[in-house]
Amino acid sequence: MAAGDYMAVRDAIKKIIPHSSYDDGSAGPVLVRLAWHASGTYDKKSGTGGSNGSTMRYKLEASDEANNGLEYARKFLEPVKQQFPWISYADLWTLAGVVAIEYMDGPKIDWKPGRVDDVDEQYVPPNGRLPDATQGEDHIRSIFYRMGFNDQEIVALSGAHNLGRCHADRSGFEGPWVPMPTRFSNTYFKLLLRSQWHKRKNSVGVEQYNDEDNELMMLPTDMALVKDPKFRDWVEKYADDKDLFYADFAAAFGKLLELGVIRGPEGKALRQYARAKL
Ligand code: ZEM
Repeated sequence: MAAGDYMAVRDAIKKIIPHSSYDDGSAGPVLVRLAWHASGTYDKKSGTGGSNGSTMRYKLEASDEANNGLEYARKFLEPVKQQFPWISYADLWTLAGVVAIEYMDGPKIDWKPGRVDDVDEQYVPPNGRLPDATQGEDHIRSIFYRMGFNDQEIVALSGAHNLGRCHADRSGFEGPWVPMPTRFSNTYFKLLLRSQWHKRKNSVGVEQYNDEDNELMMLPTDMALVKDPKFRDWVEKYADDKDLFYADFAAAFGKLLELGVIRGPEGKALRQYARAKL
């Protein structure tokens, strides 16, 4: 296979998404989460973190408790890496998120290759840069403002919780946000506004919000999006207008995957620029 044939890589990623023995029959949601956590370590001020360098290959970052469970996503992608050794992990992990969203009926997202892996361990960002689901709006803002996002983008990105589920043995939370967690939609926003959510301790004693039947759930950070008036405005807009949500999600997710990727000639991501600032 010719180096640089990203269409072939996309096809190979699509083939590993249906997965009868995993979660809701799909590796899609956990691949989206890998792309997000690989990118969401970015710090705008120092220019450190982000997807470039695929630093989650190193134990220090892989073992950040926020990344529990992402070893599944990395393992699912390993055969694709073996088949296309020329693609960097940093490109593969971000591309897999894009392909998974499209595969699950989500919007098309602009994605550019060029991220590099040849970054050594001293450039691993410190643990604790990803959001903590037990907290509220101030925490959400400080984490996402650090990456360079605004309130509208925060709410749009949070719509990814239309996908997948929480696992008691990974995060301590339990259950899916929506009834069809392998199909992208704006249901998450509708449910945030419409359902009766009650706080309850789940089977492992962690407090979360559940619907009447205790089948669907919300994290404390999800509930903050309807408590905070500025966030709530966007939740209402996205609940009403699926096309607007898809367009805004695509733009924000595309931006997320580019954080810290400083492109030199020919679009190649140059780690040196970030290094100089450390
Ligand atoms: Zn999530 N997320 N996330 N998220 N997330 C989980 C699962 C998934 C937060 C969070 O703590 C959690 C974004 C924002 C935020 C996905 C995508 C994106 C889980 C459950 C938690 C606890 C993990 C587990 O137990 O397996 C918090 C606090 C967030 C912001 C405030 C953004 C932004 C995302 C992408 C754009 C996805 C797809 C999942 C489902 C993973 C899976 O394995 O099914």
